[in-house]
Amino acid sequence: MDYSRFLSVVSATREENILRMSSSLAQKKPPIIMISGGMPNPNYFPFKTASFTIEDGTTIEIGEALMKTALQYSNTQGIPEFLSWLKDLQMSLHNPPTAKNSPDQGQMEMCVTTGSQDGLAKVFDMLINRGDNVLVEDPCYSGTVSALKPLGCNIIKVSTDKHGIIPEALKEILSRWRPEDAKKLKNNLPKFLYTVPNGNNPAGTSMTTDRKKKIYQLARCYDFLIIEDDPYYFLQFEKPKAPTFLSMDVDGRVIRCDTFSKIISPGLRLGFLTGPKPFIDRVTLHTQITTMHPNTFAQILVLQLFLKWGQKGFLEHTDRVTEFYRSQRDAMLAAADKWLKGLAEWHVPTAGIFLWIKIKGISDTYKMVMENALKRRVALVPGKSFSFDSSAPSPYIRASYSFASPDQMDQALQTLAELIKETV
Ligand code: 09M
Repeated sequence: MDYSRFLSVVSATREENILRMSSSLAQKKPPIIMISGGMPNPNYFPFKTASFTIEDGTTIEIGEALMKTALQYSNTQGIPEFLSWLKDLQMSLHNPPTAKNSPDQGQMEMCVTTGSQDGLAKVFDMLINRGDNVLVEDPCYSGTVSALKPLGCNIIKVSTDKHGIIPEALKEILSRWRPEDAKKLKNNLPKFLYTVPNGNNPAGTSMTTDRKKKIYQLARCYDFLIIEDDPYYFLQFEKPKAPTFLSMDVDGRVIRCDTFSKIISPGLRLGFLTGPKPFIDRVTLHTQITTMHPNTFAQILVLQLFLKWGQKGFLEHTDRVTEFYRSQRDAMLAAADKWLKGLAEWHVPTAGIFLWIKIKGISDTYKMVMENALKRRVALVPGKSFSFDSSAPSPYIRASYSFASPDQMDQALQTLAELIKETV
């Protein structure tokens, strides 16, 4: 693939930062005398050791030497041991065909990010010039709406149903172009398709394997990239987990965003990007001039946990988290059946933490959610937040079953039912 054609002007102009280069050189063995970098002397870091109790009651100890590393600057791409653990994980979960490619032929590469929002924002910065066409699913995750809007790209919305993006709708949109124009850089063919394929935010839906295959074929035909933003991958209620776009990526056209936010902790701000090396290298150049690297301490802490758990223990943990969300989803569905029947419609989420509720007889939920529901002490998200057109009315509401207790969900949906009856 010709990766250079996808780069934005900003990204194509990024250069290696000399200071970051020299500090990564210094970490190579054998150690060299360091009078180059601006690394502070760790002997004067005030924190010396730490002990963390984990869920089974055992502890993770961070001794003095490891603490010095954990509090120091580190590699832009991520701590090597952490990255290598993550690479093994991606290999066993997705076995990306690109793992065997040469580096310039889209070889699978990875970098750690400060949560997936950071990765996404950097991927958008890397790809978008003002006026570029991009394809996004409709409705669309609000963080992506906010990230894309100011970049001045031309958003093309692709319709979805209970199984996510409808391949025929995508095909219809793409029929405006000729596939042979793609590689000739003609007629502004869309650069990428953005999707949240599992437990979609906000729609709660998951894409079927058959649809993914069809969409990947369209991406090959019209030569666009697929941005697979998959924070709810581990929270799939049906087994086995659905094959990912990354697992189908023979060409090296998928950029996958993962995160530990929903399965370990969002406050630690750790995620990871997987994609063709030329792209991951560009994102890394961006990180050199923003955060310099993801938080070292957070990486060391989570790495210690993963070394203790192994991949098996990690996956067992994600299964426990998933079972919790499954019971939360069931409680939310029970409350919806009890209070909202006849007043609203919804699909049963098969992954993730969101129920997307279409209210009958109300063209726009904004006022009801932002004024009336809040007065009654119920917080929901109006459907409008997931649209690129803030003036367009939306009859939808996003409800999350991650945080509230079953009793609270029951109360909240009872209140929502009252509000709907008052408004209609
Ligand atoms: N609401 C998310 N989604 C959200 C949300 C959030 C505070 C986060 C999709 O933590 P990260 O950076 O790994 O996650 C970002 C992200 C990326 N992609 C599809 C997501 O759902 C997180 C945080 C308050 C509200 C929030 O509502 O949906």
